[in-house]
Amino acid sequence: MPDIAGTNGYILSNEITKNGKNWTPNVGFYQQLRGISVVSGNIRDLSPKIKSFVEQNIDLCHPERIHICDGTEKENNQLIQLMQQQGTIVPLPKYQNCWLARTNPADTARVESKTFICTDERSETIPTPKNGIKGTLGNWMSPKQMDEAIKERFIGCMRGRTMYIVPFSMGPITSPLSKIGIELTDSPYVVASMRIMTRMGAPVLQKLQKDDFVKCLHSVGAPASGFIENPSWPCDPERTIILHKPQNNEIVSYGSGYGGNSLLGKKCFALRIGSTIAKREGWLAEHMLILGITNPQGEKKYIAAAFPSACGKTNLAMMTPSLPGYKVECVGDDIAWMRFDKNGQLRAINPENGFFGVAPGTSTKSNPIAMNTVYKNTIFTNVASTSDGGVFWEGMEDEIQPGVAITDWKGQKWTKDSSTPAAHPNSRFCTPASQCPIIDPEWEAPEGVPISAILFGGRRPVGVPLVYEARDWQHGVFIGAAMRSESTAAAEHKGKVIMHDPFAMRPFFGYNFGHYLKHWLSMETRSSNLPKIFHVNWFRKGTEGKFLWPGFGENSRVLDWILRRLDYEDCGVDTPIGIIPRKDSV
Ligand code: GTP
Ligand code: SPV
Ligand code: MN
Repeated sequence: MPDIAGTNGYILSNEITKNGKNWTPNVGFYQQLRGISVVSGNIRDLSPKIKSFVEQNIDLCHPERIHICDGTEKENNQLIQLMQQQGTIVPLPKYQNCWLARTNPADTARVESKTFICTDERSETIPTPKNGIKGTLGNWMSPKQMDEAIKERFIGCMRGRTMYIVPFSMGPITSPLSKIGIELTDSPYVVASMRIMTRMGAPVLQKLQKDDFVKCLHSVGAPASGFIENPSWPCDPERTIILHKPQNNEIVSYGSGYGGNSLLGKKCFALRIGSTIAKREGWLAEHMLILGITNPQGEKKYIAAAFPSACGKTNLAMMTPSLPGYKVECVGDDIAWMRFDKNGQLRAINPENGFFGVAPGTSTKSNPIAMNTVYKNTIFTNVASTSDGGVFWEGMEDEIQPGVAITDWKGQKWTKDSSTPAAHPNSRFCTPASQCPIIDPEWEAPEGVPISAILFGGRRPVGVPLVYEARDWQHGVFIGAAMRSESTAAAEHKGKVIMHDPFAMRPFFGYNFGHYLKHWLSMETRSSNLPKIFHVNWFRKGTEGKFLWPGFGENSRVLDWILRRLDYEDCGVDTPIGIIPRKDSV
């Protein structure tokens, strides 16, 4: 049986505790790095560059032990066992290999106000008009401030804890469009989640013998007082900070174990650092789903769509069309890396390997595909649980048996008359993409899938029609730049304010938005076969405050109109905002 040392310390070794017989140590009983025991993995697998990255951060964070992750099922089972012992997760016996994590209630979403891009000059990060108007898109920090922020938080932050070395690939390991990262973290929850969300483990280390990598450092931290209120979910909300230094391909995240704050391959790498690499290399890293759609005539096209956080990407990517004869297949639900191939065709890969999807609102009625994806090998976070060992959230009311009792996301008894929601509004499922029943056959194609149309959209309760088409690329870029949306529970914004969210990237730009716009406009010179651009809005409300459009599967009617426009059907009318559907054409 494994040992538990203190609240966080835990010997994750397998062979060592069984008298060391199967263990062939290099130096003494364990291999050592900077005098710290490597309890799993072999330091000979680390390239000199990785080794020095790890050593530097051992000196900074003072972990108790090192674990080099291989991504195997055996390793995952050990982490699962450890997290159960620490109280981080509980099993959901109604399903197969599913787990529920309850976070510290102060650590439930991305923290945009504490997310910074670090460049020498402020103007590299934030649009800075010459007329003195203060640019407000993005948060900037100087390299000196970043060094100070790290020093204030990271010295000794992993004392008593294991530092996991997590090698991961964004994109299929064999794709020329993929990029590699190493995340150092003291959170087993992050390791288990990264194993679902990315290609993680030994095969990546092999590739890393040659390739460069994005450096990711993460600690859940501990409050300055040293007192951890909730040992099952250590964090330091007061001092949480998410830092990016594009110049060094470097990410440093402290204080939060949640989602985009801690799974550094996702927003920090694939979007913020990714967008800066994409700018340099001439491609696009975007907050977009990718879907394949086949019409009743059997013609298939791929569409990418940028909607802000919690505005419908996962649902559109997995849609069950209400229109007969249509089929949707899913390539990705959150991020697209896109570039023009040598024939001028825009091609996209999904750099992720799993879905970190919003749970509330997901039901057999609204998204049966997601429901069929999540009942095995899934980590749920901050959803409610049922007395028969299952999950529950707002929207699942018709799916629980009578007599089943519900425990809310904070662990309290919950009934339909309770005044608070059962699941946190930003509760999520973290599930392997390969399990999705409609995963596209080409979802891991190394060259990516050809994109015919790009959609922009948001939550616009008033004034924005269901769908309109841009007249040309420049107009499309203008539509992306002018996007606005109602805030959601995916970040810390309070209330439902309508905010600008250009390209659904406001929280995710890795560099000055003005330069980003220039980059988008420059795509026109790369191809004579640009995708058509559309704007959609599923979220318009009537005078009674109810959605006017049924949404979900009915959105296939809008996709049908878009496909017909791609085929140059005369089903649109030009208006001052763009081309809208001719009467009765949807
Ligand atoms: P992130 O993972 O945060 O980037 O979110 P997302 O863009 O993938 O959003 P998601 O598809 O998870 O949807 C968020 C919420 O919007 C869920 O509660 C959905 O049920 C709801 N939703 C999605 N599509 C529609 C729609 O067409 N109409 C309505 N009314 N609600 C929708
Ligand atoms: C989003 O907020 O857009 C998400 C969830 O996809 S998180 O991973 O937390 O960023
Ligand atoms: Mn997202």
